Amino acid sequence: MRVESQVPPVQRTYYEELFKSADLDRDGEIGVTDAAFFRKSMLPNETLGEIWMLSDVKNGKLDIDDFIVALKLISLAQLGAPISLDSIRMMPVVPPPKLQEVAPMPFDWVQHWNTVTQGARVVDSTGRANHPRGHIQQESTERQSQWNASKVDL
Ligand SMILES: [Ca+2]
Repeated sequence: MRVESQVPPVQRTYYEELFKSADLDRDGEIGVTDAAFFRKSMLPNETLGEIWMLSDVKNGKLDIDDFIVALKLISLAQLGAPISLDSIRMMPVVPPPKLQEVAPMPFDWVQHWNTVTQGARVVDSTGRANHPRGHIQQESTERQSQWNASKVDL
């Protein structure tokens, strides 16, 4: 699995649904014939071409992990952030992209994710075994600060 395709479980479930709806010829991969899906992002063709090149690391087709990388890059482009794999690595959680005619995630996933990680902190403070999510959150916060710092520098 690619580092850049890691997402919270709720987001992965959503992206798996999007993958199924994008895979029009149902061969289990997103090929050139399925790529029209990405036009729902309303990004210019040039940007989508760039995103495809960064997402497709093997064979001209995107598997689920490549597809998630593509969605993250689309989201970054929509936010006005640089389109690069480094940008993905610097964001603890990349929000889902906005896609026309595609339903957003069925609940407020940001709130859900915060609730989960706050729960993990409570567990830590009671002295029980460290919850792995607590570490992820801590690391994410550090990365978030780096990301903010790098934005300021720009
Ligand atoms: Ca396909």
